[in-house]
Amino acid sequence: MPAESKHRSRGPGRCLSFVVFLVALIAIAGLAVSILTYIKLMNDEEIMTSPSAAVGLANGEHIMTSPSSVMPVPDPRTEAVVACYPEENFNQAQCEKNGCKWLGSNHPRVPSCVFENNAGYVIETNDTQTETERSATLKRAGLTEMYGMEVREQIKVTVESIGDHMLRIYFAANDSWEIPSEALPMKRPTGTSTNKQYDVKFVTSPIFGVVVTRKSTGAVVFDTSIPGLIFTDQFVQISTRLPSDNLYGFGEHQHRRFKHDMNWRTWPIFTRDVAPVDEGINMYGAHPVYMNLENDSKATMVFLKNSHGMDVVLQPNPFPAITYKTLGGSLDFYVFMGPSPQQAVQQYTEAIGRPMMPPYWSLGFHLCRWGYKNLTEVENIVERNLRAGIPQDTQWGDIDFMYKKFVFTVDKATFKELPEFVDYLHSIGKKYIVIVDPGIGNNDTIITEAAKNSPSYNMYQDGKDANIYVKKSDGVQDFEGKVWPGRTVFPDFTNPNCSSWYAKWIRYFRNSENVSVDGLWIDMNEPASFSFDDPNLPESMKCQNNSWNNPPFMPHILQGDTGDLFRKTVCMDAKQYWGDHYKVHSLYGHSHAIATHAALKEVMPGKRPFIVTRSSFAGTSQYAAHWLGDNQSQWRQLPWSIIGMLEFSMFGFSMIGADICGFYFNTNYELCLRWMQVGAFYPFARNHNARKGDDGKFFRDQDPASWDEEFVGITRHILLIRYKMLPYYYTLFHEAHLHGKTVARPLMFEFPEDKNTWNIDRQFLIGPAFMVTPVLEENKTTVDGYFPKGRWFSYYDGEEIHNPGAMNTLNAPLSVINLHMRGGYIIPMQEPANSTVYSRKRDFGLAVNFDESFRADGHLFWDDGESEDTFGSNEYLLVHFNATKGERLDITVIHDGYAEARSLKIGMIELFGFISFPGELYIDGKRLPANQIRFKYHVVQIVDLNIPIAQNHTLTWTVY
Ligand code: MIG
Repeated sequence: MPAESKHRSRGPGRCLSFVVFLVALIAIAGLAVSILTYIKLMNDEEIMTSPSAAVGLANGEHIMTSPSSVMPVPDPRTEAVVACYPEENFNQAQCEKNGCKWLGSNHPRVPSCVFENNAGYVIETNDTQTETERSATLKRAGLTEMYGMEVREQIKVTVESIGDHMLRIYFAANDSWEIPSEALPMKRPTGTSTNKQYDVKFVTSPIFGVVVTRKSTGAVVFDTSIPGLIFTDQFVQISTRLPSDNLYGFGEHQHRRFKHDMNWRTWPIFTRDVAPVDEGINMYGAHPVYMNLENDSKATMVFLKNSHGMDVVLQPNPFPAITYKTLGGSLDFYVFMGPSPQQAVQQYTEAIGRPMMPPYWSLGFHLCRWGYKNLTEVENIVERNLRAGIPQDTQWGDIDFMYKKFVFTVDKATFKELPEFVDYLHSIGKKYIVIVDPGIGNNDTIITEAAKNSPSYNMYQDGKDANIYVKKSDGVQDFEGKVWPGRTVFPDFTNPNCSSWYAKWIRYFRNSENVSVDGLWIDMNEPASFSFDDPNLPESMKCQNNSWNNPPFMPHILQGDTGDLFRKTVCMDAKQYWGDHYKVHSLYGHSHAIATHAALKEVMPGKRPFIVTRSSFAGTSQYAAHWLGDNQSQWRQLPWSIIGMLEFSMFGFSMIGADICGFYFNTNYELCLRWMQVGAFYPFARNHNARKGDDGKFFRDQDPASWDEEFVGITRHILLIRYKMLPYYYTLFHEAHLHGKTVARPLMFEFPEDKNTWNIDRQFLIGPAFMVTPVLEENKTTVDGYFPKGRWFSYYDGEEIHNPGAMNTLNAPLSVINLHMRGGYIIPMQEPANSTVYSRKRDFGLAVNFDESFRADGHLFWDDGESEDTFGSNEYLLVHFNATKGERLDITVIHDGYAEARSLKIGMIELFGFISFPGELYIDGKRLPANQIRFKYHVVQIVDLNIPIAQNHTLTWTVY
């Protein structure tokens, strides 16, 4: 258990006059910097929104490691406004001629030409009004044409209250396309509503709007009474006022800060195979959902259920607002009232579906790389990490093992003995995961060659027979693109027949290629296709010039400036079971995850499927985990990985992490070591590396054992701490799965009332009780961390944070990542081993962290770690730990349904935060001999307990 190495923290404020001087100095410097930044912003506009510049990263480039500064831009508004024809550079006359109002901004991000106050819709008729539902028919007011498209004369609005904390606000034209319910059945909380947290009213003039207030405070949390509501065939727009500018979320993007910069930033949402290089670009997943924190710390989450490509435009104080500009569909908003941030997430995931329960082994350390040249290389790497004592649960195979990149095949030249190797891995308690790409090679010549490697492999033809590929616009021919196997077709995972076809080929991989794979990594499912970069693309494979492929309104998606929505993907007029690709594009990865999940359940009945997906939509976390994609081995990526992790936590993904040590470029010693320290605490901890750079040189190895002994020692130590913590992580995953609690949490989730936490994104919590304060910069031996009011104990030696409620400077030499446990919580742990197969059999330990009133509380959830729905079938152990008033600790079995747990023991209990050391100690009434009690630094350790975890116990003590 803890108490391993010693390090000291020192509180600031030793020398008051020096501090005062420093503060003054910083203030002056800060002002100077602000002015400079401001000037820079004025001159150097749109650095973030020019994706091409951001993507063209040179090898080894370091752009910046510090977060972007948030500087106000000049603001001519007297109200929230919405740009009218934002793409045109209208002058005043043109603006007014088009029926809009001249604002005359002199800043490129602030619109000059905005909607008139009467542009939108007004009530034509009030339709239904019941206890739970109110609807109206709206008719057009103002502007009747937009982007050359006719504005709909009539739309409908329905407001539905769904329980105490949730409501739906739904605008649609009579033919608006909807996400099919099999893609995302919005679940409704059960039980009658007794205490509605909100009031809704309709504003009727000058234009229609829906206004939602929080009953308890009167705060307006959602308000659509801003001009500019528009429904056309391919452009749908709405704006909403925000109660404050404390805004989080929207994805998937690389955000430089967790809390948004509201200064007229535009965030495009449309799934895209693009690496997290910098801000501004739409990435792999689509999550049109945000969290807002009112100034009195109450949270709402708002989800726009719309899968079309869109822009989200933010407006700053004093009129904070959001404008959504989508390529179509309805405006189907779900508002979740919190009031705590954690409750808002719970309400959101209750509606979209709670995250899957991961198998226990997936909580271990994962090792992966693209570019293993052959099996021998993989064997050597596993071996050297094993010898180095690096715990590892899972080895991964990237596209290298496939024959000509055909999914579910093994290259018999370079990876011939993969089946035996996977059996060997299993024999030493490890697992094997392989990558799967959607694209199915359909080039005849290559297929003929492939038959020599894998005689019974005919996945392409089989899918053709089953008629499950995405179709061209004619709805008949299969759509063709280009991915790793050359010319490919794309399975239409929205077709219900697709998953049994997939199951068949997973079975083929296991039974004919003989690889007993344990989980699947589904990549390239935005979906990605390389064909449109090919200047010699045959005419038949090109996208036609029509309004699906080249819509009149184009959101700021990457390469949208060419006017082609289909860059690096499938043509928008392609046909899928759920609808035109234009509408369901951003659901491709989601449908891939659903189908793969169903297939794995078929192939490995009774087992929890483990899937990691690159592309995702709201609700995908029910089926798959997510990693943050192709980051770079650069220092600035390290803090960004925390932001990405926290955002996905908020989107409902409990299993989330970034490629440790960085994917692209050569990593380096210090960066990789610091990253191993942070990554050891990601919910999903995988070290993954790219193959080679543009210069053709392979990137250096970055698995822990590829470095020197010092590196190995530090990494082993930190990974073993992760392994010790796994019972706590697993219990959190269970709570996430069942109740929507988050595993990785921003401080703000636990301490919303402490405003200092609202902007913290360089530290994170695991659950409520474990704080990680990492070093994220080069050449540092200390780190500043914020510790909210309360008690915090160093994981290592129990030393208490001296100055809670403030920044504390902590020692952090290269060998140390600061870890703290929070007073009031009991953390279950377990002796580590080099894989979870072995650690799961070892002794448990409890870290009891007393709060100010000497109380602490915690739980352990335990089961076989791999069977499906052990909670539903009651095959689990649940134990409650509770320490009262510093007098006793009760260990109470709440549910004893997992027989195997009965042989497991608690070996050690540690007490953190005792003021005076206890005198006599009794376990279940029996006095403990002195040799079972140790005082280590600030921790009281009770050792060699050997008491069954699945039985009730009481530890009591006397205090001198
Ligand atoms: O076009 O399979 O994000 O993790 O190593 C690149 C090779 C395809 C992208 C994934 C990355 C993976 C790589 N893949």
